Amino acid sequence: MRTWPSPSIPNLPGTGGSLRLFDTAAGEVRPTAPGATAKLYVCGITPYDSTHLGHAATYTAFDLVQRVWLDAGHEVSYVQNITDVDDPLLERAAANGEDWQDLASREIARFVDDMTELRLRAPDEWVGVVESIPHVVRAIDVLREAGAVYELDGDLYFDVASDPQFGAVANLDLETMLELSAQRGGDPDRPGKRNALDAVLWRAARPGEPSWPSPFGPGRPGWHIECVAIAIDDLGMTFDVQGGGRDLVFPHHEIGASQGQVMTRLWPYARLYCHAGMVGYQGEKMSKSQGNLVFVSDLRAEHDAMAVRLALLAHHYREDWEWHDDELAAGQQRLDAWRAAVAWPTGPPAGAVLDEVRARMADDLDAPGALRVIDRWAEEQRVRGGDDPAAPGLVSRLSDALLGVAL
Ligand code: 5CA
Ligand code: ZN
Repeated sequence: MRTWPSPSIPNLPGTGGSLRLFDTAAGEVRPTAPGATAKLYVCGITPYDSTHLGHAATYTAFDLVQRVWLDAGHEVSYVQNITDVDDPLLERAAANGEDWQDLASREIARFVDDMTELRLRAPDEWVGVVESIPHVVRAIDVLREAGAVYELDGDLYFDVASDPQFGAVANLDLETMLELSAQRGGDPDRPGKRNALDAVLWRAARPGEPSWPSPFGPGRPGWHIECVAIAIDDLGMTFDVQGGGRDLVFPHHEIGASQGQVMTRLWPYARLYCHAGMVGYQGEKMSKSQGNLVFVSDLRAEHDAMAVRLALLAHHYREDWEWHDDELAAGQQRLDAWRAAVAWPTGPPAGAVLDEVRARMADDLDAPGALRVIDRWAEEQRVRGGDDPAAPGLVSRLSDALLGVAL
């Protein structure tokens, strides 16, 4: 898929420290320890209700991950999928009375504009499921050879018991796993499965549904295997960070990890599993089914996209938080204050600002802390000013490079 243009990222003096992130599997903050090229897979949109603020917050978090890595001197290889065929998309298209491909194209175009305006780095590979079906078929074949696949009325299932490490990402009890599986695309109650948590790899063609030919008969990929096939293809085992919103911890990332581990006989699938909190609105998680969406495209029609970005950055990525309509005004106010402060020819020295923002961001992406550091410099500039001619330019560049906020 053609991506959007990546924002240019200014170079900063010196190098930043190495990034530590909260690892869902370990339950604690751990160092990321990438090689020369840091490898990141972030689960992409299902293009039927994008881009709401929840999506934007999650992608902003993983944009920050990349900015810290780049500042520490790594190259970044960033892969994202697009779930451009799946039940929710087909159901929405049917409800709208439109072609599912038209719906997907429209939502993808909107997402591209939103990502561009919010200055999010574009993936190096942005891969739709439809275009990756040959890879999915190969991945299922490998799983079959490993004895991890069985058939049920024409559908192919992944046997979670084939991976001894199954459960090590989310660390949940069986009851919770069954509940989440039912809520998030699984079918734990379907009779005939070996294990209620087993997940569909290949869904045989149903009347009225799109399907593609395969050695297992016509059908379409299951959800988890699409991400595994794309990630292993483009990043290889083992990559540095698997990212997404917290709603993907189970079953998506748990089963994905197992599928990858069985396919390659390697462990772990990802070195670190990083999850962003859920953004809510009016008391519920923001989602199509709740009908409480705030679209980035609506906000940026009336406001500077950098104010939207600042409003998102004011919340720590791991927090579950609720959007309030006054957050945008606060973002705009901060943007105005920062822009006014860097517009002067001189200012208070900013070397310590760079060090502190770097330290805040490397420490599990403490963006709210980083904002406060720049706030203090801008306030000092407003109240007392300063005579360092390099300072306004440095603050402007570090805001752009580390936070993605162009002043
Ligand atoms: N296509 C799958 C992933 S393979 C999917 O979950 N698509 S999505 O469109 O539903 O979500 C896209 C990304 O936004 C995922 O990382 C998801 O975890 C995240 N996300 C969805 N809703 C929210 C929300 N309310 N708050 C924060 N992040 C969210
Ligand atoms: Zn995914």
